[in-house]
Amino acid sequence: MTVRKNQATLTTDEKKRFVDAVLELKRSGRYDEFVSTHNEFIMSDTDTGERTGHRSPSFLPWHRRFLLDFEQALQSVDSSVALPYWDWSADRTLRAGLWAPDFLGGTGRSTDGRVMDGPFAASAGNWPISIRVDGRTFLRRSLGTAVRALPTAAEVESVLSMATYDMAPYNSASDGFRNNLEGWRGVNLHNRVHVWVGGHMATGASPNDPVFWLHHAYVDKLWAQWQRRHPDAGYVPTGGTPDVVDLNETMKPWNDVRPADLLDHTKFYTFDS
Ligand SMILES: [Cu+2]
Repeated sequence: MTVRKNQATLTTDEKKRFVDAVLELKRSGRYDEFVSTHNEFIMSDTDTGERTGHRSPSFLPWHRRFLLDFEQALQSVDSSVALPYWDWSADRTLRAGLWAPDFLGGTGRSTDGRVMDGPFAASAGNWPISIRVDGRTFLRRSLGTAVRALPTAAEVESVLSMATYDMAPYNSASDGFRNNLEGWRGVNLHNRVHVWVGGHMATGASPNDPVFWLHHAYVDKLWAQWQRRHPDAGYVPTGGTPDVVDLNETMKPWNDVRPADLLDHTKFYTFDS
């Protein structure tokens, strides 16, 4: 059974195996298919029309399935690898081990945002940006510049305490747990982290930065924590909602999986704590 661990607790060997598996998916071309899929959904999910991956109740199950696909691809390269998660409310500075050269590398240089160290730096030759928003082919970051601070533990707690999963109109204007976690309203958790990292993470092609997976693995863990906190509050809506994925409707692009199939993560993986 896959156990997803806090990135801060990984051994040197676990970090190396994760990085090597990611690089192999990149080399084989499979990695960029994930970037494309994500970008396509970002571009097509709209508040007033069909919405599946983002700004809708299925934000959480959609990304859970997307991460499962990616994790299975990693495991086809190295069966010992699991997705680590980044608790950005705890590891909230540029000195965190996450950004060290033996893991994801650090922030970009000030002139052009180019990441200069670590396995995903353009200079290492293994991380060309192919699915891109402009002509630049190097990974970019600007940690902590567009927004000063990552969410705090108290801010996370304030969102976990929300008792309703989601609310009409089931989009970026909604109140409730999902939209406050996604970040379109309230203290802003998930969206703010994308902005804090900057560079590719602040675009629809955000999976170009491998930290995407660690960020979303933590967002996914917060969903699991919310479920334990509110055992009587389930996924909504449960039927008949235009443009929105109801509990028992299938989700694109897979068309064979429903939110109902993804509510219980223990069918697929557990967390270290
Ligand atoms: Cu996304």
